[in-house]
Amino acid sequence: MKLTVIGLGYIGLPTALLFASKGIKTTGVDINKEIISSLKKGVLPIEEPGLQDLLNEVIQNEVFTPSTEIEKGDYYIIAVPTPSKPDNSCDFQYLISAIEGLNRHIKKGDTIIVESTISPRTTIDIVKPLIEKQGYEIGKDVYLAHCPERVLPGQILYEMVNNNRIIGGVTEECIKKTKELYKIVVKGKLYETDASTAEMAKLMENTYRDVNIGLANELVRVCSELNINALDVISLANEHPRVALHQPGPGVGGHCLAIDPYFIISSSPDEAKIINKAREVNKNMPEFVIDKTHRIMEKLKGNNIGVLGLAYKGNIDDIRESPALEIYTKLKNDGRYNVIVHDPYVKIDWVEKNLFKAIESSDLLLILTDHDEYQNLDKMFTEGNKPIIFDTKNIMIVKEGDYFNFNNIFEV
Ligand code: SAJ
Repeated sequence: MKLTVIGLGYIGLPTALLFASKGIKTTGVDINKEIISSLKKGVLPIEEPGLQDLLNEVIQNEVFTPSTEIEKGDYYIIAVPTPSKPDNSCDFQYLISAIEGLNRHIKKGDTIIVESTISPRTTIDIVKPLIEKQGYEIGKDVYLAHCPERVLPGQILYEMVNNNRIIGGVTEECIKKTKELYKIVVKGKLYETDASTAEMAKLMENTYRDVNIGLANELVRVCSELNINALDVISLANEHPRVALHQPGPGVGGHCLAIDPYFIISSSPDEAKIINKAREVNKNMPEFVIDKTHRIMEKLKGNNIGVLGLAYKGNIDDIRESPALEIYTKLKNDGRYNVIVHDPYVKIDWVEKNLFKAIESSDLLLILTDHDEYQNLDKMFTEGNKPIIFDTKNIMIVKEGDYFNFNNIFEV
């Protein structure tokens, strides 16, 4: 059995290395020449626990070949990016060029699996016709399935092996062929369904989270108008055995929750009303935070703001779609303030690395990311240096003095 994995990003590379480590001759394909030449030298283009050992092992055992060209295989896994277009619909350009590339090599009996996140019906409406153009019948000559990934960066290898997976085959035979491959590495359950159901299930996982965060963020705005403690409302309501309100924040970032719901909205704009509204609420949260920040600053004798956190969530370095980046940029461009930003993980030269320096030069500390480093900020304060705090992630443990979070922000 030979496997070709197309797209060697956060998903494709660990996938390729895992299969290779089970002795399957695997070719990893990427159009980026630098990624391929660094992999050939045994150097990883991404950081992820356990991945370097796996790369060393498969190179030594000669079971993994990095290449810029698609090679003939029996199985093809596609893990290319599917970003959103300016109109928020799914951009298929990399997916289509991957299919066109492998179409030149495909033979009877081959199986093609799309792992990239795609809008509902993409497998049967876009991928299937492209392969059928070659004269093959799906389910008889070649096999096609959507098998979405759901791993969390930082624990990718563990989750790839242990999470349950959805196998969305175009026909029963497609499901069977795909299962034969995945059961080699996956210890979790393999759930069988059709391709469109698999696509929608993946999108709904992230949409569920986005909508629930939207509900929590809306609650913050309502409570702010009515002078009610929003965070107390959430923790008390969550005492009910069937209620699990999410946590509010300065917005929703990352390349999953902030993008996937749009694939549903753009596929069914008249029907996806709640999903659309939740996106709107979450997208407007940075403006709410900025407005409250202006109000705090108006009361202050000083104009120095220290933004704490630039990453889209705690303890990682990823700034894709980060609400913190939007808030920082807007406050800086406002012109009224001196703004510095601290983040222990984000490696950009204008990001301050010394937390004490950020505290020392600020009248207001605006916490936008729940990095562990910010839990005990108060321990770094001195008598003559106690900035006001606006903690949008409710991360600080001691909530004393001039401290605002979404529980008492109505006071400003
Ligand atoms: N957030 C809140 N309130 C919450 C939870 C999260 O404001 O109660 C914010 C975070 O601060 C962040 C954003 O939401 O800005 C997204 O963070 P996240 O941890 O919810 O999700 P991601 O984008 O890092 O990863 C998600 C995961 N999906 C689910 O948990 C359903 C992951 O399992 C998926 O593999 C990943 O998307 C993906 O690739 O689709």
